[in-house]
Amino acid sequence: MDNDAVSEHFRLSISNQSFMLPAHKHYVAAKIIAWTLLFLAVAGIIRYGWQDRSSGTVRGKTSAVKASGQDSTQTGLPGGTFLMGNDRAGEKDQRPAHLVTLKPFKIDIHEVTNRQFQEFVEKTHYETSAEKNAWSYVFNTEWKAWVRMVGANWKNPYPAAAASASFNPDMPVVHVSWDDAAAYCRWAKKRLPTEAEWEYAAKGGLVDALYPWGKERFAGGKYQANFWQGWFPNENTGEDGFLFLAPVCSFPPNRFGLCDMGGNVWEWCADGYSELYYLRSPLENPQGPLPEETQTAAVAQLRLEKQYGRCTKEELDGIAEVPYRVMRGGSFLSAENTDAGYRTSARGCQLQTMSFQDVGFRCAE
Ligand SMILES: [Ca+2]
Ligand SMILES: [Ca+2]
Repeated sequence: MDNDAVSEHFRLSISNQSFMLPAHKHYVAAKIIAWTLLFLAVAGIIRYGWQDRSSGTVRGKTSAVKASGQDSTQTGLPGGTFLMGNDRAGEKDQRPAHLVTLKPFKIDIHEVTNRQFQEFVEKTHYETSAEKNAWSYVFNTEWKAWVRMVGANWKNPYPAAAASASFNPDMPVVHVSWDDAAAYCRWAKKRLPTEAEWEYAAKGGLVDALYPWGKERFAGGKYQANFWQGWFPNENTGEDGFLFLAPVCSFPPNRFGLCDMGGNVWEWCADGYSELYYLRSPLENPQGPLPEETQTAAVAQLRLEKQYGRCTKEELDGIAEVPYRVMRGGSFLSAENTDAGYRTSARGCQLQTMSFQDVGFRCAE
């Protein structure tokens, strides 16, 4: 088709008037429109990624693309359908594996750091749960037990280990309860990710991602995350280079460009926790169990015989009705012989008012 022939079909309608463009002007206009369409298509792919809904996977370069705008620490993810849970590995609360469909959302590239949390506290004078309690949980490797460490809080993460005690702004903030994490995200005009969003983000578009970096614990013969090597709790060999916390993004990001989705610190999710949730959870944008279905401290004690991982007995004075909240991703204390929490489908939980030396968070939007 030559230019004249094209021009015959190229009409612009302005105020109900149609007119023909001369051939050369028509050619220029066609080029402008073609470039505009190309730009819009590329912008759309960058923003939302190239999604293959038939397979439930995400392809292409969506991984490391940062969300546009003010917040360079977030990534936009396209959503879509993915397989949540794991029928072949892990505890029974990860079953059944089921397809979940999510709307597009944004999520922080890394765990919230001390630097970020410090800004929040300076601007709001927020007092954390640990500061109000005057204690927080620290794992005592000598006693091989969690102890309430007086004076431990986000500014003093390791009161018992002098060598690691110094405040590092690039470390993930720890000793923050779910309440503290939710308050930070609200202040940042964000929110905590749902458990489904967190798992989708951790799997990075991989169909069978046991770990955020793939199927194998040693991808490329290297440690891909900060967790516990050796037999927990007897020996921490630190083969991954870190005995305790690591500065955020010390290890390669996953395919979505997200750091430390496995290990370093557990991350609070918005959802309440129920070990039976996957039996009846909605298939689209699940938000966690209803309050009456969420496990509380009192329920946890009744089920003590069946408990595992972090769902341990708590002192019930005043906290019997406090709900458990989901936390994900494991920490520097997670080992293969215990919870292996750094697996993408591993579920952890704790009372929403408690704080620990290995639990932090990241926000979503
Ligand atoms: Ca480690
Ligand atoms: Ca983490």
